[in-house]
Amino acid sequence: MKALIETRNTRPERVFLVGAEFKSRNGAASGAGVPPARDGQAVRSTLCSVRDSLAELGELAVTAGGEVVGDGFQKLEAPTPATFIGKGKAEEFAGFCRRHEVDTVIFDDELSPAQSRTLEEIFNCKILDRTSLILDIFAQRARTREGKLQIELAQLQHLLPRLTRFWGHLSRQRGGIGMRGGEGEMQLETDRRRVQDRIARIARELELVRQQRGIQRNARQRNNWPLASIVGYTNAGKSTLLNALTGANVLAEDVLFATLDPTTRRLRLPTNQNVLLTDTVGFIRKLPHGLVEAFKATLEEVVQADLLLHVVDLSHPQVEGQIEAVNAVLAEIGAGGKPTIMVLNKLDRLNHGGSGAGAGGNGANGILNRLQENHPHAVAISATTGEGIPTLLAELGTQLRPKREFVELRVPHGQSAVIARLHQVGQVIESSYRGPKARFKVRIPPYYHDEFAPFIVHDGHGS
Ligand SMILES: Nc1nc2c(ncn2[C@@H]2O[C@H](COP(=O)(O)OP(=O)(O)OP(=O)(O)O)[C@@H](O)[C@H]2O)c(=O)[nH]1
Ligand SMILES: [Mg+2]
Repeated sequence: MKALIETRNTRPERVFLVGAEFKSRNGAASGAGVPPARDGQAVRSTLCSVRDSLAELGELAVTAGGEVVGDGFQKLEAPTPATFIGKGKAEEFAGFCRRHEVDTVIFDDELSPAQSRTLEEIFNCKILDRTSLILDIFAQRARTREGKLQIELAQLQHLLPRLTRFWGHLSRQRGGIGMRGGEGEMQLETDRRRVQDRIARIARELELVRQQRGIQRNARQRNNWPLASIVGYTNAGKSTLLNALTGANVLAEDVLFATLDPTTRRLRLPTNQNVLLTDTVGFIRKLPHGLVEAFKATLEEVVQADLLLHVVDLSHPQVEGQIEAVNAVLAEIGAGGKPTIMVLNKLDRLNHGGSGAGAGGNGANGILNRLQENHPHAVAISATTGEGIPTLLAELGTQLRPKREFVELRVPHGQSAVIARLHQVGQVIESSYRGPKARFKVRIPPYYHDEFAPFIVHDGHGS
């Protein structure tokens, strides 16, 4: 992680932000009650304006160490193939950037490699997109071996087709936003073949780390404690909640993506039930697909959880858009539709007449009422003052009562997808691959039973 340092003695990198609003994207979103689409862009068009999205991009840029010098956006029919926004608009922005000594222009949407190259020529400076920026922040935050490998993999895969003269040039001179990361940074300058080799090596190494993690998880689960995962938009207060509930000592900070690596702690409920609670990486709108892929191992904790605590920042004006964005990512990783407690956090900010006017506009309590109406088991809390925590603990106890059950299955050897899925969502206690069908004794949460029903030979209730 050396590139960070290289900017230390120079001024902060000056960035200019560019957004775009497409009519084609907004057309379908006029009516209220349009079901939220899974696709990140559609979610944005229904629930988040280009201004809001640019504001968030600005926060990301600052988190990455940049200084936002200005921004601009364009409304147009559809993306321009060569330059994303219109060529004339790009030239106008380029003029501004020259006058204000901008080092880096960051687009709010993912650019194709060809678009980046053309834009680099027009702007004559480094061009990044939202995806590269998020990757860069993750590179700064990664602490564990696994986290570092995952982020390096995602970076190499994303940046490989985007290598251009500015990257090589800049990375030799200094680091800066978009240039951080482990060995990948040096490899990027050398030939693609070696980058490909590196990608393959990382993938193999990650596989080992993953197996290791599986072993650790099984050791933890030997007690058969249910698993709950804390999920939510970045900066919602997930780590603060884990700390409040378990006395863990996870870094909680008012920045985006403070947490990258998962932390698990035991929580003993007032009813004496034990539950393993995991805090993990936050989600964001338009989370790059490659990153979700790369973080599959980390997010396995979420996929395997019996219950999700979806933490929401009540005081954020885009709270409903954030909820949709989180649900979209959950669906993408295969954890959609899990039993979920909505945790409406930062209640103290509403009580003190904070800025939580909410997207719908009738004041702080308007948003609280609306969320509670839409999510019947929602619990309003403040992770910092402790208000509402007893109610949350009670709700946890109620939700965890139907625990994972013990079942026996016979699966034909040919059904490898079923066998893989079983290992993914269940806890395999015993397996035997002899005979015409593989046999498994597994604990799986009750809501997965239907999926495996054709293979279940024994339903061990009470065992
Ligand atoms: N006022 C108030 N602030 C809170 C509350 N909960 C968390 N915060 C603050 O919100 C900021 C983000 O909290 P974190 O716990 O780091 O949020 P997170 O969801 O873990 O964020 P990432 O790990 O970055 O995704 C911190 O500055 C917290 O102190 C709350 O109930 N009330
Ligand atoms: Mg956190």
